[in-house]
Amino acid sequence: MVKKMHREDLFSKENALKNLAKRELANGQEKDSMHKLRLQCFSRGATGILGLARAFHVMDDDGSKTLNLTEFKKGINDLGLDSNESDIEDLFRRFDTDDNGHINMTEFLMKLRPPMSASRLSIIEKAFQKLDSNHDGHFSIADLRHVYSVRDHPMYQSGELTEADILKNFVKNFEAGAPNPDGIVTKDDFINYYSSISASIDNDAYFDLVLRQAYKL
Ligand SMILES: [Ca+2]
Ligand SMILES: [Ca+2]
Ligand SMILES: [Ca+2]
Repeated sequence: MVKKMHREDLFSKENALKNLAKRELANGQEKDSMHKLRLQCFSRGATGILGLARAFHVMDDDGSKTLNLTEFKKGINDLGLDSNESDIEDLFRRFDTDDNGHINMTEFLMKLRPPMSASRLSIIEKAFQKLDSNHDGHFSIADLRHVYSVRDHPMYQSGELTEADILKNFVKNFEAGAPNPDGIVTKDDFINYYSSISASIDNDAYFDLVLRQAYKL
């Protein structure tokens, strides 16, 4: 049976990430431009993966759900990264993995989410496999009914929330940064979400423990 991590725990981890990013930005060390952009996004406003998604929406001036080079250049300047023209163009090409001249949200988050060790990715994968109970590559409320018991949830016990409410909220956590929230959590959504939690946990063994406990792995 899966038990949920407490929302407050996650919130404090996301907040910790924001503070870490601020400190690292201020430490005066030379940084790769991708990493600098990551820190800028994390240090502003919304926290975690939501902060990255928000930065994308802010840059997307024409609302096309993609960034062209002009929008990207302006966005980078607005974020206060003092990069020269050719650095920004290099950065744009690093994001545009399918080389079609536009950056979509998936490309943006894939590059910008904090990198994770193989061991962290593997435990995230295990948790995902458990939640995707019909093994079709994503999970929704229908999958969760088989693996997530709401009986211990205090708001279920008090009658404030139904099983459907609790499962819906659970799914929503992972879709906060998704371009089109549809109640379906893909492996990428799941990894994106945990990459921002992961960034505020220094120790691989502790990260492993957090996920094992949260998902009873
Ligand atoms: Ca656009
Ligand atoms: Ca592209
Ligand atoms: Ca599924």
